[in-house]
Amino acid sequence: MKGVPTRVTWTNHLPPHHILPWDRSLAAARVGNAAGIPTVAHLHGGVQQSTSDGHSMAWFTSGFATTGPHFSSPAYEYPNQQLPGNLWYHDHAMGLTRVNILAGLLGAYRVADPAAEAPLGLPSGAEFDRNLVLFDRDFRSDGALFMNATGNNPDVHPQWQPEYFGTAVIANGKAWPFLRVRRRRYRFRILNASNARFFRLSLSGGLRFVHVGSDSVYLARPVPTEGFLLAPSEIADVVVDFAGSKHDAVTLRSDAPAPYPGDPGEKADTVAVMKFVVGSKLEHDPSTVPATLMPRYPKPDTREAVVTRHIAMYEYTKNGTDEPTHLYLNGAAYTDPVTETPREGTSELWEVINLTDDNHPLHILDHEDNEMMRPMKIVR
Ligand SMILES: [Cu+2]
Repeated sequence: MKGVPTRVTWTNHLPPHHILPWDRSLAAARVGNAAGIPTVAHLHGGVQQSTSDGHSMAWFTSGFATTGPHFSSPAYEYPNQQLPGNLWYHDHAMGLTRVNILAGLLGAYRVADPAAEAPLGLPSGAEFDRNLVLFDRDFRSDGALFMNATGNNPDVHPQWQPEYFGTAVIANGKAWPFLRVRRRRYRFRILNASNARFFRLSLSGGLRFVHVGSDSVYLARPVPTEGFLLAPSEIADVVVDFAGSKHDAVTLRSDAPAPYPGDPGEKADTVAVMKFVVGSKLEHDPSTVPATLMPRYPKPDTREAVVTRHIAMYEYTKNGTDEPTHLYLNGAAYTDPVTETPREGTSELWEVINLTDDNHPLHILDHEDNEMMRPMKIVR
């Protein structure tokens, strides 16, 4: 609730050994010879103090037996003093995020502002305003999660694969589920919580989405679309009106190549995400989509930039192979000394140059609680 702080004291109840491959050759959370799985929760899109932001080196193991160098306290405060919108929280432990998120350490989070949102008249209440959390997974024949435990460069990183693509699409914890819906409007806050898979979503039967929000903020005006791209960690807030459906079943599906965008002209197969089973009788629908939604954060004025910085992302490969071993920014590792030191109160223009084969969604974590987070999308 906007203006009402959420206070969480995080505890770690993970088992002593990871259920998925934890590659100890990565620059990562190090527990030495101790048992226990490091974890730390990051609220993505939240504006909070750095001590509550889930720094990747603020991890801790069960019972706080081992803690990372940035760990200070497990008592976090999320002020919720920001515009209403959609966030999510997930594990952020250095070098383990890929396996900890795959194992399920994630969830959806909303900042609600009823005084500002109720007058919009959008579909509301638990039945008509739903979170859809999407990701891809592979499973063993006994139903256990599967992650390949052989690295792409096994003599460098024995178990590390830079990307993960599962064959099953999971929506709210179930593979290819269905939802019974009435013939009326629904609001879906769709999160892509995949490690690497982009979704390009559309609906069968000619139904459209009306976008009302993107990540942690509302749009100024609703935008109707037939389909849209959703990169990992992005959230689309959409309204779908099933009243006009000509069919009693509607499929939400994706046709994004994996990895994205793939080779020029690559046509990916369309895969099902989930199904909506549409009721037969037309319902009274008190909800609406208004012509205007909410004011947004002011747009930055690039003329105010005092510095232009160039940040190049480069993936290093082992000699004679195409397989990456690591990714550096301007040739520097995560553990190297800080090179970019913007001054508080000034504006800068950052040009991020993606020299890798794939798209990489980026966003800036603000650790001083004075500027809003804006996701940046970098296209090669
Ligand atoms: Cu984040």
